[in-house]
Amino acid sequence: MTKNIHVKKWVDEMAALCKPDSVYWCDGSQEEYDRMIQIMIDAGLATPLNPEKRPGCYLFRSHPSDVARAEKRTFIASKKKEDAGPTNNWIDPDELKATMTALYDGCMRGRTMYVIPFSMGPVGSYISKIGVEISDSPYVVINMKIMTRIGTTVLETLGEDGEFVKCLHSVGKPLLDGAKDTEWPCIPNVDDKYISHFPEERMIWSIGSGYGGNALLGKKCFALRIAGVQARDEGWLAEHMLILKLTNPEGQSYYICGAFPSACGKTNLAMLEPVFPGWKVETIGDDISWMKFGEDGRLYAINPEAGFFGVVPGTSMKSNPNAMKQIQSNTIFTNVGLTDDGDVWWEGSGIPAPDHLIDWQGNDWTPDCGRLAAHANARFTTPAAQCPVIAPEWEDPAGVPISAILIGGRRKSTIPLVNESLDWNHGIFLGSIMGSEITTADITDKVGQVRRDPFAMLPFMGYHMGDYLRHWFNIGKRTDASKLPRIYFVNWFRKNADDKFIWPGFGDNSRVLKWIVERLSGTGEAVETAIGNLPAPGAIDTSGTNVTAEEMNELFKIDKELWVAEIASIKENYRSYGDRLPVELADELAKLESKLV
Ligand code: O2Y
Ligand code: MN
Repeated sequence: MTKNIHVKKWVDEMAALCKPDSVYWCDGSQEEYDRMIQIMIDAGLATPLNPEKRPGCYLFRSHPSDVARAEKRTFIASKKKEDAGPTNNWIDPDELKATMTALYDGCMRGRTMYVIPFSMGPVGSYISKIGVEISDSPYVVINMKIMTRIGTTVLETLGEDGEFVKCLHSVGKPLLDGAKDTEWPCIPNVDDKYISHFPEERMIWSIGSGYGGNALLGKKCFALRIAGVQARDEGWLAEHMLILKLTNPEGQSYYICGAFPSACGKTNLAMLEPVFPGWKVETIGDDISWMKFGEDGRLYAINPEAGFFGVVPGTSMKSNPNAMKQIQSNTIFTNVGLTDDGDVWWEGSGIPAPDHLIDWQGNDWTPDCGRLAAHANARFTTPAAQCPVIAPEWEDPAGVPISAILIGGRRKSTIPLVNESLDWNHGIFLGSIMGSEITTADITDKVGQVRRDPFAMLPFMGYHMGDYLRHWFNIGKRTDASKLPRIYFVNWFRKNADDKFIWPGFGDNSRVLKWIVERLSGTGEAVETAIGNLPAPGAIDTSGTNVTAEEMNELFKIDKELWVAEIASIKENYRSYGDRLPVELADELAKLESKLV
């Protein structure tokens, strides 16, 4: 229980609406975590893995309708439609509340309502913020325990009058007449799921999904969409960025953030193994960065999370040896294959497929059956503290001073391997044009076109994208230019005429990071071009790779025709912002056009 009358009142009101059989306040203890797991083992929803192979690990299988973030069912219910902007789904907040109140009415019958007080960021840090999630899912409780700091200490920090973000979640499946769960509970019909944000009230309402970002409301819903609005109003940045620490052989460390869209290898980059002796990467965070100005005028970042919710397929000793070690114990696996000896297996693990396993849908699976053993969006939930290369200061309440920000999407042409912005405003321009080519997996007729994803925030914006970009310019005005991080546009995904990636990626990305810190320390060579500062020939060390000089030329080629088409596509995208397009962006685009054409 809590001394905070606002929390108490809100929990009482939500209990009266959702009508659970009981209300339980989470204390955040290990004993509580173990008890929740046991509840789910007893219900047949959790499978303990072989303790000799994966101690403290459990497997869950979600409903086939509930396997990923539901973007189409994610709403920004700002009071005015124009404040949600052209990139969000908007519903009038009163209308949405009326619809959802009817859905919440009695939705927790037969279940326990869990009250989960959580801190995004180290408890008590000046950058951290508190939320309270109400959920009827023990799966959410255990995931929130790993992903955030939960429990009694958070309530104590909140005190009698502290502010918190209200996060209401239900799987939307009451258990009537003593019924028990026989499968992953959720609302199977996608159109009946709602992941709703009320930015002016700092409130999140979610119903119908028990999965990932739809249900673990501290992550994308709070730490990006609602915190983004708080950051705009309070003068800081809430970003979809990894945070890493790079130390050179001289012992100088640099903290670097990186904004990349989903499925671009953020977790891999956050814990990369550099190819150069004496260089070291350590991890602060793999997905979200909150940055505030310190007294010295620099931006300091914290990772608001306490765990990693990473994509399992494709994780291997080649792509991410540190994550492979990290998920060996105390990890929740969702939607991977279960081997006959009680271990887990997934596609792209680099481990030969077993002759038989149980797939993510609970069916027998053999290598020739034509189905995936693990769902493509299968996840691990694992404590950040277990990462073999976690930086000792990852929980420093003061945050870490950021020297550089990487931005990048998946582009098979046009965008070079790395491009240093000329200044802060030019960096924001590059951030605004980031994006990835639309692929056949996107099920649209726009295959091949670029979906602009400014700062990788497209699915995570809590307000108007134009206002968000304006906020970045405002941040730049609050300190000396020399104290701002430098912005680097990277693209690991450029392809050759045979449609093959030119750059080897993974650990070899440390070659680009090395050039970046050489630039920061004043030794790296660059040439100024129409699009920004590119590495001078030979400035990126490719020794020991198969990348030829011609391929390096290809990786940095500025193809005028492609850039003319790019400018036309950027203009079209900018038009969608209407009068909320910051004038600085129009100026930067005009400058680029005049330099190129
Ligand atoms: O599918 C989900 O619910 C999770 S999406 C996700 C999870 C961890 C980190 N990033 C993402 C993302 O989509 O960017
Ligand atoms: Mn992400």
